[in-house]
Amino acid sequence: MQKTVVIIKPDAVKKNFIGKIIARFESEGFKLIAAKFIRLDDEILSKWYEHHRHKPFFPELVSFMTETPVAAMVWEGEDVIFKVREICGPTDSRKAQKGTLRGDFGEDIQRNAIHASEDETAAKKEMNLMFTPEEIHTYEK
Ligand code: 3AN
Repeated sequence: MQKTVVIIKPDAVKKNFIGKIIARFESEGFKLIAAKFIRLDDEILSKWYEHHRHKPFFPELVSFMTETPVAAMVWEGEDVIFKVREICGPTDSRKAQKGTLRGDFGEDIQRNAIHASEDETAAKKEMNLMFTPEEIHTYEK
């Protein structure tokens, strides 16, 4: 079954949106198979956001992502990568429709409430960065 990594970012953690976001994914029928709070740092964020490392907004992104511990999770389900990103909405919360998580809970392009893996390669990389195999449960026999 396909898996994706979701991070509830510091803006949404501060505003107590964790439960609402989890409920939304549960209501879509996805299974939560790993979850924990993690304090990100420069090292892990440089790997996580490798494609943004040399962009001018990177220092600001690191500063934002380290404001609070983040809630990191793995969700499992059919076509979960694409569907979760659809539920999240576009990167810029100001352009995200109401009813999407970024439209409802985010503020702008940076403080956009949630991260979700872009594709299977990213999901694998992000799972390895955030979780040990023992931390990821599966309901399959
Ligand atoms: P997504 O998370 O929708 O895949 P990415 O990978 O382009 O979007 O961006 C990763 C994160 O970097 C975003 N969630 C956002 O917090 C931040 N970010 C992206 N572009 C900008 C920008 N132009 N200015 C500030 N922050 C940005």
